[in-house]
Amino acid sequence: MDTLNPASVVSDAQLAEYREKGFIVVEDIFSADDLKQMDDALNGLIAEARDLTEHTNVIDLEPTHTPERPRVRRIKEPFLNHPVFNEMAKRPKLVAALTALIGPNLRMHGSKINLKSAEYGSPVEWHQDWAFYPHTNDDVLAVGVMLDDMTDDNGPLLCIPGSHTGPTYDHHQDGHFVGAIDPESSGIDFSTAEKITGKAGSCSFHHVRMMHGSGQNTSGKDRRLLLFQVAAADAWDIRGMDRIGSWDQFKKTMIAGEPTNEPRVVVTPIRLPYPEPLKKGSIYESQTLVKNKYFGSKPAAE
Ligand SMILES: O=C(O)CCC(=O)C(=O)O
Repeated sequence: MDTLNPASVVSDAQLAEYREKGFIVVEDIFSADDLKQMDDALNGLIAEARDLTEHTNVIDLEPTHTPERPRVRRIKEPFLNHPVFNEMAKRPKLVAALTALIGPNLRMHGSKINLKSAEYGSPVEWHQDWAFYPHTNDDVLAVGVMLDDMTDDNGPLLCIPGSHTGPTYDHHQDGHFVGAIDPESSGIDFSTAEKITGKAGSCSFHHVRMMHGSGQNTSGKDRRLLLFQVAAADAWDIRGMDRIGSWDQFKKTMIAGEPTNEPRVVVTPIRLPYPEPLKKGSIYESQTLVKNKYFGSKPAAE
């Protein structure tokens, strides 16, 4: 694979911004041709929803979905389920950016596409990814590949700057993990939230401990975001080997560099996502039970 100098993709200023705020946007990681390939692949996956009446292992449906009016909310694990998304994760420019941020040995520990369609795309309540999948160290982040322009008004990702160095918040309700915090009791000042915007082909990178969420898409424009969850190879999921499957499976999820069976352990604030959610399947499902919603059905741009 061609390699690029990480500093030619992520500048020193961007690196400093990532360390300070916990997120950055890097433009033009993907070309128009890459976007076209991803578009075609995604449309093929969405077409399968036409015959569905309930979620599958790959396709998560909007609450208003019917087979006559198919509405898909999320594609699960595109990296594992489609060769185009697998290939895109290994693009030299993306690997260079990731190397600058979390080092050269990189493992894809999860992936998804949140479709957030025009007019009805579901919100995602405030949460930290760390509450879902704590690892032995926090050199872990999510890449948001913008498949459409992500704008002020189509339900962009919202991040609370600096929250990646703070506590891990309680994401439980009535004794079970719900995958969202209680916005009122958290004490977080949500007016400090920044909107992550950019042109299609750009990528956002947010730290795994970042407090983030996004509102409903009430605009007339789709906001499809491909999320690659990437970990330094020596960051191991502390929920256990059963999350990974096997050593062969671990190796298959490497996108650059070398795997290791020697986890690097760094002390971080950890809360485990147990007792398990009463509703499982995706963050959307577990968050349906949340009583105190911040976004609910309110528009994103508040
Ligand atoms: O799609 C979004 O706006 C939020 C994505 C997210 O945070 C998630 O799926 O965990």
